Amino acid sequence: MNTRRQFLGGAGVAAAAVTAGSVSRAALAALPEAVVQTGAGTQPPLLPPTGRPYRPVVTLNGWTLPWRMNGGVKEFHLVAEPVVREMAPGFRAHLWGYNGQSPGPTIEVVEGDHVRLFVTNRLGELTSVHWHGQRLPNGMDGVSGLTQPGIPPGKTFVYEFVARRAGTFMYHPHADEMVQMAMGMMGFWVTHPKDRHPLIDPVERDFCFLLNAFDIEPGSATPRVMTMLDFNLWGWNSRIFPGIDPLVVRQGDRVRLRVGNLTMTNHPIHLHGHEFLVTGTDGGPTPRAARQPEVTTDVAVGQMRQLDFVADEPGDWALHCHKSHHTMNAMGHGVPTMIGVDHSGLARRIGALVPDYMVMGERGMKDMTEMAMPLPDNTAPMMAGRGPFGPLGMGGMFSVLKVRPDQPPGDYRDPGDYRHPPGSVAYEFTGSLPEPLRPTAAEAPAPGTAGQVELRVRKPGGGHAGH
Ligand SMILES: [Cu+2]
Repeated sequence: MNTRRQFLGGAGVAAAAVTAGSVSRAALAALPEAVVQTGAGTQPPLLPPTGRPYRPVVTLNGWTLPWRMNGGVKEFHLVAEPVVREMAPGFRAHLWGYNGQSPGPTIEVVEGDHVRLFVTNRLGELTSVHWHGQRLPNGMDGVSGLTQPGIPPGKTFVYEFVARRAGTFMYHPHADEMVQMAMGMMGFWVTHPKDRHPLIDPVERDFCFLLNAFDIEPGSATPRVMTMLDFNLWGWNSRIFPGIDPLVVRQGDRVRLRVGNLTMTNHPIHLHGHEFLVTGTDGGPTPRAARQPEVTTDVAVGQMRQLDFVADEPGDWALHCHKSHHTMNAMGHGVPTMIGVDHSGLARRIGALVPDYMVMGERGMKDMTEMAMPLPDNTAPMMAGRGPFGPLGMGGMFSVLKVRPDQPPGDYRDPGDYRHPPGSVAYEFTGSLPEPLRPTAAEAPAPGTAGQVELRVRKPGGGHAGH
């Protein structure tokens, strides 16, 4: 189905591909060069220059690692190292990753490929790489202490195996993994089918991203690595909205989303305007009889999900985690709920002492998207992003699927805001409002009965864990 010509058709976009970032060559001549990416923008798909053809994936705010062929073996070079990752405009985090970025580059191979991966450790401690979901010799599984010694700082280890199963996979350390994953060490892996696969349908656009979580105090840059549940930044590929690029498709495209979860909690991923089928997991393609239409699918910890749909509805469609706290950025966790509290007098009195003091939230917290509140340096606003109708009030795990009838095939450039056909946008009702129907005194429950009880519920303060 996928012919060489189709790939070449998209070559114009890919011409500026991965090499656009600055490229450094490994000093060690025997190793494949370590390609380094310096930016956080989504790179065009890397059309395979050698080996079997396939339709490459697009890594959201990421890139695919180039390889070299060496005697029929596909060779890659990963470098584990400290990186500076721009998580959103104006907010740079000091993370650990691979080849200049967190997450590391996506590795794309073809079912049956003999793969050799050189892993150089430029961290200050041992590391290893586990190839999540792969069938491989036990000694290549990357569990330090169990299947190999950890890779010492400054050393390079070689992993070698055949990519036996087509599908959606990832890689991450299995050495001091609580710290190393909290610091952002992870990457995507896609094994494309060798021929037409009975359970893997061809698609026109194929996007992938990893779910990740960080705990970075406002005003600082390094994640707290001991955090177990109370993370304050929820990311896709170490980016937070509005730093996450849109997913741009042409109307009618068959689209695949591949998602992997390396956080400490589950994420129900929700798509607006379309139904999708879960067509695969890290365990392999889902049997057709087991696929059901969904608009939300939960991606549990350590799981991967592959979602297929036809993008046949034009528009700007939200794609997000359905846990509402995961579509916000860093906030103070001790903020009390102030809805319904009139504290204007209090604000006036505190304002006399603290000139910049602002009280927030008596009508809800949406106001915070409008205010230019002074933030500590290097802090992402809690909710941000502007659309054609105003502020979005979103952060974290949120992006937009942009479906356009005139988007050229293979073109991933942002087409701008959707232009709605006349009369197709929700509008204000301007007639007179009738009085709501309420029960009469005779119908109302008698005083003191259950119907009269008004509960005053107070959210527990302080603790904000478990989300
Ligand atoms: Cu979530």
